[in-house]
Formats: sequence, C-alpha cells, structure tokens
Amino acid sequence: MHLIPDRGFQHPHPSEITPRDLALNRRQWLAAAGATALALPAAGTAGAQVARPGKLAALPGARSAVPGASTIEKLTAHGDATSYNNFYEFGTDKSDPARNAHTLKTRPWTVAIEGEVRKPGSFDIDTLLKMAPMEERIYRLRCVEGWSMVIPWVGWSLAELIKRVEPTGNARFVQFVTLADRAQMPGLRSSVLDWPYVEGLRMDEAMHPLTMLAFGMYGEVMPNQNGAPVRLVVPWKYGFKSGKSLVKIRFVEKQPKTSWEVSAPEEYGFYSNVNPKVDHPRWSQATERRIGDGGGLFAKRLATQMFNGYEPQVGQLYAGMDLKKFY
Ligand SMILES: Nc1nc2c(c(=O)[nH]1)N[C@H]1C(S)=C(S)[C@@H](COP(=O)(O)O)O[C@H]1N2
Ligand SMILES: [Mo]
Repeated sequence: MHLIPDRGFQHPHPSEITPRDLALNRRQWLAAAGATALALPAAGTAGAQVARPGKLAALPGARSAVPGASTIEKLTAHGDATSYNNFYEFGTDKSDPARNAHTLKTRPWTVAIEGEVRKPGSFDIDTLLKMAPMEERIYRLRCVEGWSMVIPWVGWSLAELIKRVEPTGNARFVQFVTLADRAQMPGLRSSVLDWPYVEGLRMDEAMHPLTMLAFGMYGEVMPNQNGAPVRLVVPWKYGFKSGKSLVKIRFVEKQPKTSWEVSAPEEYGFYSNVNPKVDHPRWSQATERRIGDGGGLFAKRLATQMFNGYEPQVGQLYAGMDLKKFY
C-alpha cells in the first residue's frame, strides 16, 4: 500500500517542519515527494514512525495499512496533546484533565459488550490489548470548539472487536458508555453533562476501518487525561464523538441518545460530522486553529475540510443525506 495523499488539506510549508518532524515522518515525506512505492518497505511490516517521549510504558504500533489512516501533517507536540484536553469528568478547563486525571485507576479494567450480539460478555483490558496487532495512525482530531491537533494514535480498528462479538441483524447502532466514578472523577460533582458520558455511532460508521479503538499515543500507553486505558477515535467527526475511558459497548436497534445531544440538542446532533458548511448555532465551523502552531490568538486559521479531510474514505456513508438536517 502506498500513502494516499490528503489532497486539498493545507499541508505545512516544508520550512515549518523541524528536522525532528522530518526524521519522524521521513517515509511519509518520501512518499509525498513522489518516491516510488517500490522503494518503500510494505506498510504494516514497518516500525512506528514516531519517537516515544519516554513518560509512560511503551506501546508500539506498526504503520497502518488502512487507506487514509495517516496524514503527512506536522504532529502536535506531545506536551500540547497531553495538557490541552477536554475530559469533563476531570474538570471543564483545558488544563484540568492533566492536573486531575492521576486519580483514574486503569487496572483492573473491563469493557462490557451488551445488547444485540451473539457473543456478549466482558473483556479484560489486557485481553483486549492482545486482540489485534497494534497499529500507529496519525489522525487529525478537530474539536467542535474550533481547534485541532494531529496525533499519532496506537490501536486498531473497532471492527476487529465488533466482528468477534457477532452482532445480530437487529444491531443498527452502537452506544459507547464511559466510566463515571465519583471516587476517581472530581468533575462528576458538576452537572454540566448527564453522567456517564455516552456517545453513539451508526453500525456502518462503527465498522468503518478508520474508526479506531485507541490504547495509546506517541508510542506509549494512553495518558489518563487522553482517555486511558482505552478510548474511541473517529477522525471525521468532531472530537466529542471520541469517548474516553470506555467501559461498555452496547449494540442497539434504535439510535441511542448522546450526552451532548441531551445537554444541547440544537447545537450537537447525533452525526456530528466535521462539516465547514454547517455552522454551530453560536459560531462558524469554516476554520480551525492548529494547537501549538504559535501566535496564540493571532495564529493563522486553517480552512476546515469536509469530514475533517477524510471525505474520500467516508463520504459514501452519507450519500443522499441532507447534512444540514442530520448534523
Ligand atoms: N469521557 C469523555 N470523553 C471525551 C470527552 C469528555 O469530556 N469525556 N471530551 C471529548 C471532546 S469534546 C474532545 S475534543 C476529545 C478530546 O480528546 P483529547 O483531549 O485526547 O485531545 O475527547 C472527547 N472525549
Ligand atoms: Mo471537543
């Protein structure tokens, strides 16, 4: 497989790329520069592209062969990706999760599988970790608030787990339930959201190979503030669809409610696909600020791409749908 270029997305100018970024993404840059695919080792067999920061236990992943799974954009600095977070269970300020999430206990940890499946049950996190080969995928994550990051996640396609639990013909949606434990999560004292934080996907969205169960990032196990020990990452949807610290995955017939929909239905719909043409009622979604690009409030904003730039991979899932109505 050769790297599929992200046509249309604003790549950083080469002068903005540091030597370290070049070293980390060397093979991707070679591919982007037009080097023949033959000159490159087969994807999937190659090692990770990203050096680990050395803060947590290593969790390496081989470069993914899923089409579109890696962008060649400059990575967000590890320090930014782990200190500027949304994880309301640990507080609503961006700096709260990094400060507070040390109280999260990630072992023992189980993920329950319920509902319309032939093989319901409970998976221990250490069993899940070994269920499929770990892959590294460099995804953009765009928050509905108008900022974005580029993060090297480690994990595998959620479809791997779904296939193993054998959904029945009644399984049309998947609900994701995250941990809600007052003893570990000081943010639960606030009623900003209905706890537990719940999210959902249509079955075909959940089965799409880009939809990822992530166990780590930057070559290491997931930092608590980013959703340890396991979270979802759905790169073509606003960040809030990517639930952190998952404890339950439920297969259901009817479209499930999501926490953000319950809290503000006019602002957050079930689909929540990144769409520059559908404004949030209180602000435009046409542009985004890349975290860490420098310049603070005066940083140049990038044009937000349809489906966060993953339209070639996921556009057909929404063919014929009115995306203003199903926002
Ligand atoms: N359980 C839970 N998951 C969550 C959230 C949250 O508050 N609680 N915030 C979401 C939002 S709004 C975003 S933008 C992403 C942020 O992920 P990151 O901090 O790893 O960048 O996590 C999402 N997952
Ligand atoms: Mo977000």
